[in-house]
Amino acid sequence: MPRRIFVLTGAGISAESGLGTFRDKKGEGIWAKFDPMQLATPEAFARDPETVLAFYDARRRNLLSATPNAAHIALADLERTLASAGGELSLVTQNIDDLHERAGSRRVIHMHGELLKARCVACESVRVWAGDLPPAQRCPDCGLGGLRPHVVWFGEMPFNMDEIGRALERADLFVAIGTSGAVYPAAGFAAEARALGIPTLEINLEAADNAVIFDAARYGPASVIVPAWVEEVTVGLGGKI
Ligand code: BJW
Repeated sequence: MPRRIFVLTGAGISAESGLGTFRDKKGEGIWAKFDPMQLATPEAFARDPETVLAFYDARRRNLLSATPNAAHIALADLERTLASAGGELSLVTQNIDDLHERAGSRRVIHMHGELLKARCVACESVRVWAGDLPPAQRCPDCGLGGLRPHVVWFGEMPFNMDEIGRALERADLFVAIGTSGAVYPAAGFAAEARALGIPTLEINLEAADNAVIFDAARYGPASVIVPAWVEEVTVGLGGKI
């Protein structure tokens, strides 16, 4: 049974909780309806903060009415099971939602930030922010800067990269769940794991762009596949990944 498991989650794990994905093969993802260059870049925010903030306000409201699904809950169970067996789960998410935390996961590494936090563009202080973010809102800490969503846009450096690198190096299994393998650096983690000799598993509704990198794949809805896989790991059924 693997004891130090690195799990990378993407939008697909939250799809069944009612949060949209960005890309899919049917062309129904968020980026098929909206241009990411107009909504998810620092340049777009500088040019048109009202439009960018309104996009994130709508997504924040949607998140507040969503609930974790069976896949989030299974990963929270896995964290507890591995910890009690002397192992660890490194749960790295590209998602800006808080559904892993609400499902009971204790340690979640958010590499693309958190929708329920806002950051000052001047002093960079970060605070919990669950309501809308008005363009005129000044930073309560310094009073100078405006506030932006505490998320990572294209062209910005993802958060916690050193911690993620260390977690990957000590893992004995790498699992990607519900991510298209289209956005770097996260899309490169599977190849890095393979280069380190770590077995790799993809769990997805359909094959990701980087599917050839993985040693094994299980296709289907995360709410079904993830609990079944966690159950197998937990009881150590034949050591299958
Ligand atoms: C289901 C399911 C179900 C559905 N069950 N599954 C080459 C190397 C390095 C960088 C680049 C490069 N080329 C270009 C770049 C730059 C760029 C990039 O990657 N661009 C690509 C588009 C080409 N990357 C960046 O700019 C990043 N920064 C950066 O690179 O800094 C420099 C650096 C270099 C090297 C090392 C370190 C740093 C920043 C990227 C920021 C991404 N930001 C967003 C928005 C966040 C805020 C917000 O949410 O609005 O992050 S974009 C969006 O994509 C979001 C996601 O986290 C991210 C990934 O998407 P994800 O999670 O994979 O979702 P989808 O929708 O793509 O896929 C869903 C999957 O779920 C599908 O596969 C479905 O099949 C599946 N699914 N239902 C199971 N029920």
